[in-house]
Amino acid sequence: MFLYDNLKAQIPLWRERAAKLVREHADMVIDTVKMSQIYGGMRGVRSLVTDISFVDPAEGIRLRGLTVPQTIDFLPTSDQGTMPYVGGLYYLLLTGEIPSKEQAEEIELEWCKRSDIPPYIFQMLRDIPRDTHPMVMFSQAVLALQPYSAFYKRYHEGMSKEDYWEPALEDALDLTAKLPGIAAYIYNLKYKEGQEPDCANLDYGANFAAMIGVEDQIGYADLARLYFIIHSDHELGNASAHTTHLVSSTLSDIFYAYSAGLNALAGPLHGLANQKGLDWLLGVRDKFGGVPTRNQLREYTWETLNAGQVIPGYGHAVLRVPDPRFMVQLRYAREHFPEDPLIKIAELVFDVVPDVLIEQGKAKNPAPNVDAISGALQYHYGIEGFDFYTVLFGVGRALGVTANYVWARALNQPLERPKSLTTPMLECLVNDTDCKE
Ligand code: CMX
Repeated sequence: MFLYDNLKAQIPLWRERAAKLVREHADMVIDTVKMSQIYGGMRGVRSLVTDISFVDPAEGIRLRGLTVPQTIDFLPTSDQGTMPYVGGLYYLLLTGEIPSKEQAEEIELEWCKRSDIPPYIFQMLRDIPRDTHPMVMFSQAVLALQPYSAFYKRYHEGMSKEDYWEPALEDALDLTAKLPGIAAYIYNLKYKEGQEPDCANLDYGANFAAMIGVEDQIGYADLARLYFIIHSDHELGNASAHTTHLVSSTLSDIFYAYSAGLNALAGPLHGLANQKGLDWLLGVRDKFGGVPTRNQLREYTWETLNAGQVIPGYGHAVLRVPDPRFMVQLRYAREHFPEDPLIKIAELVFDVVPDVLIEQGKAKNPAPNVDAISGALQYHYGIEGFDFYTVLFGVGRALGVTANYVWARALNQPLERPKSLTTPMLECLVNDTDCKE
């Protein structure tokens, strides 16, 4: 398999690069931590390492060095649409190399072979009360796959550290192969009946479109590919990626770890903001009976802020410009359905809300993030159960966090364990007195 051979050849070189840095520069100071950062959610503290992606505050995400538009342009395009194969993106994330079409299709094929979902997962999902949030169902299903973990089995058989990455890769491929089917099953249980999977004939995006039974399957398949690709990775410090990384650093496997990562994604300040974002746009539409005037929208925005709420889809902990993941979705919507009233509202919001946030003077970044418009695109294709949107985010995010997971095991990254202090200790440091732990 191209992927396996590529990783096997690369891993020793990266191990040596990491070991050399530590060997020769163990005491080099990379960053310092301010009081405001300790109390401010550790924003900006440079203390993690990943080669999968990097978020530049002024530019946005680069996936293995590629901007979002480059990623879309350079990856091999699916035979069934105009967007790249998701399998090609996974090859890029795992290896750092742009795949050939054959290499991208090999991942698609590998996913198809591994896509069977054990029947007890479906039974469990059917038994969960139907009004349960889809993210609860999704996270439980991922955890329930754990008995199939190759990493768990090999670890308890007595595997050498050198070999951790191999069953980690097996598990990563298994999990990413099964997620679309699980997500679609949840969607069908809650909202509507789709079709049987057909991965022998349909790629990752098209198969998902078929499984959830959207009407415009060709159009939605392209959106699904785009959606999974742009949601895949956003450095290691975001809550879903970091949770997965932390949990798997105990050498629990990716099923335990990503189930936890999904629980982080389910928060409204993180992945659930796509659901909240659409909710807010629909609130605007319903209040004004369509696209409001600029003044009406300004007032509506102030009402939300004055009620002590955030404007979902705006602001970011790292970014300081409009999120390129927002821009690429906006471009997609303008190209494919510019007359959709919700897209028109989203465009007007993009025009009006940043100025209001600047006027309010709190948000460090008044610009839209990925969640400001993603719901409106899903809604266009008839995905109206919008508590499902974070599940879609979760299918995409798995690609990035599992790639990180494979590399974390390949590089034998240790158990993560930052140090905490007490308030008196910090007060003591401030007063420059004798401080003891
Ligand atoms: N609307 C209103 N107020 C906002 C805001 C927004 N969209 N974004 C930030 N602020 C406020 C913060 O709530 C904070 O207020 P307090 O001082 O009262 O606590 C202040 O501005 C400073 O926040 P910040 O440093 O700019 O932002 P943070 O790094 O703390 O938080 C984020 C980042 C994304 C949680 C925040 O911008 C937010 O809540 N946005 C809305 C929710 C959202 O879109 N989340 C999705 C992010 C992308 C993702 O992970 O999926």
